[in-house]
Amino acid sequence: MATAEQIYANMQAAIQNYDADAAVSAAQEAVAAGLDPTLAIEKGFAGPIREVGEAFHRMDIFLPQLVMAADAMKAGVAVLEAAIKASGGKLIKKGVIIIGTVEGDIHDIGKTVVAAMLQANGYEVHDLGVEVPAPRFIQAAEEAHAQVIGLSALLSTTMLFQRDVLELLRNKGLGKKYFTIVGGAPVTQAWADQIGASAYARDAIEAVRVLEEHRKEWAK
Ligand code: B1M
Repeated sequence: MATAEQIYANMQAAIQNYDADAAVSAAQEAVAAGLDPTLAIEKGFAGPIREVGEAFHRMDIFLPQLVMAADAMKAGVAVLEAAIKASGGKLIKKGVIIIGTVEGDIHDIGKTVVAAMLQANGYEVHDLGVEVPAPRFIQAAEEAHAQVIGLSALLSTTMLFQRDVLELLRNKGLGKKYFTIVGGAPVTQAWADQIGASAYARDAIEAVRVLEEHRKEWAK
């Protein structure tokens, strides 16, 4: 049986080689070895995908290569996502969460990981997908009787749409009704404070922790 370090190395190589089949095999190896799936995403896939992003930014590689790396990661994450969800078993429903990537933004990997972690921790999660317009978040929250709205943004330009959702909530008199949590690579605590979000989370584990910590504020 391969060690955890060998499995992480296989996962890293799969992204570096833009190889979706290898990413799936390595993710399956991680599950079979009983590795923590969230940690495996972070140690195996997240580092290399960020490096690929940096290489793209420096123009060392081109968009098709970035897309191939992302596709490889998505294929591997799908295997681990299933394992994260399964690890939750049949928990009592702690709360209802609407989550999505904001308007104009097609990045869905991080949001999917956050959604899977929340689901594994007993929350009913409604994942609206990507490029979600502000009114859609609110409509879905009202329909599902949600307590929490989660907004993911990966671009410094689309972060602004997180603010739009919060402003729309306030304009509709719903500003205090929902606990709002924002995240994504360019997002910071300072930005969350500036736009009046209830909370910021740096990653999926922190999203779960933040909701637990603020339970009294949203579980009314
Ligand atoms: Co894009 N991209 N991309 N991209 N991409 C970034 C974000 C970028 C930093 C790369 C770079 O240039 N260095 C850059 C943004 C620059 C900026 O605005 N600051 C960028 C760009 C420019 C673009 C395009 C504009 C490129 C182009 O077309 N010229 C384009 C955007 C199109 C659009 O959206 N309209 C684009 C496209 C793509 C791909 C399609 C190729 C692909 C996405 C595939 C997909 O998602 N299906 C892609 C990828 C893969 C990346 C990078 C390399 C990796 C993102 C990722 O999946 N990370 C990224 C570089 C980077 O982030 N350093 C980049 C792994 C994932 C697990 O982490 O998403 O950060 P992350 O999620 C984390 C946390 O952020 C947090 O928890 C997650 C788990 O730990 N989190 C939350 C996320 N959401 C949260 C919500 C929460 C709480 C926590 O509460 C609700």
